[in-house]
Amino acid sequence: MKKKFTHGDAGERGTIRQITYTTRNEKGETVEKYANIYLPCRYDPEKRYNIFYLMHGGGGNPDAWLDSSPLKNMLDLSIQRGELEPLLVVTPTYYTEGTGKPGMDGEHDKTVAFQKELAEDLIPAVETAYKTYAETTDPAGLKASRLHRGFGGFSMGAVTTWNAFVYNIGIIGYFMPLSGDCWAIERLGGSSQSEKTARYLHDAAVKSGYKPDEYFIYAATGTEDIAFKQLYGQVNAMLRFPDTFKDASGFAAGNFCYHFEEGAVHAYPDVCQYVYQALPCFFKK
Ligand code: FER
Repeated sequence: MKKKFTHGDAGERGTIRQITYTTRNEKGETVEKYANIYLPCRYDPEKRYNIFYLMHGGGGNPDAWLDSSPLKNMLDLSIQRGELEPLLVVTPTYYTEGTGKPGMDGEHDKTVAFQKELAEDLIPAVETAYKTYAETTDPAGLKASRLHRGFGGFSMGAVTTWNAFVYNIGIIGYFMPLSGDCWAIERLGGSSQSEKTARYLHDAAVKSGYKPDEYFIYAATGTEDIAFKQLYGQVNAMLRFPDTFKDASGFAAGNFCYHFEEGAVHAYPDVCQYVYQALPCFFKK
């Protein structure tokens, strides 16, 4: 069992701001969307910060992580106790309108379509408004700063994260898929198509040209989580490709960490614990 976060009075608090940006929906129409951004306590607009994008689960919205888990309190306290370097955390949505139907087939397509929005609209908007290690927010600037940028998510947000690994590894160095598998081969394919799914991710890593010490994955779920079987199957299949996914309990020894928490379920508060445990391992390279 890993160290657990307990809710408490942070005393000094970070703030949540909203950022709006325009993107295109599935019909190609221009739409305005928002994301939340966490600014740590004593945020200094002149300073550069690491940045972590954190996606909600199916049926959620940009507020889901904030009102369904102690995410903000966890960040405030982790930073205050010196367990976590001050950073920016963004909670966006992959929905362009309304919300989806959790677990349905069309959902996967939305998490794929979101990858273009992420690279071309969301990240540039956020990192123009708030200073990160991106000296410019064009593709070259995002690429140069990729080891200061992470992406994670819960459930369908984890499905989104595996797609970010495939499509946006060129601008993101750290990935945190939580309680969700890769649906590239088929829905819930982490268990039904473990071997093919792992090979697909392996091939994407090879094709990216990045070496295993240039991208990092921290995957986690609970043994009582409805996604356990899928993620467990996928992780074990990925471990059979040690040239791209090097088993590690911490990123000093490899690029692939995974954790299966005894008894934890498919819900934001349990999954927030994994963010607490994983985030301090990020941005060390
Ligand atoms: C999984 C990945 C995603 C899973 C469920 C989901 C059952 C999403 C569920 C939802 O949006 O309701 O492995 O396992």
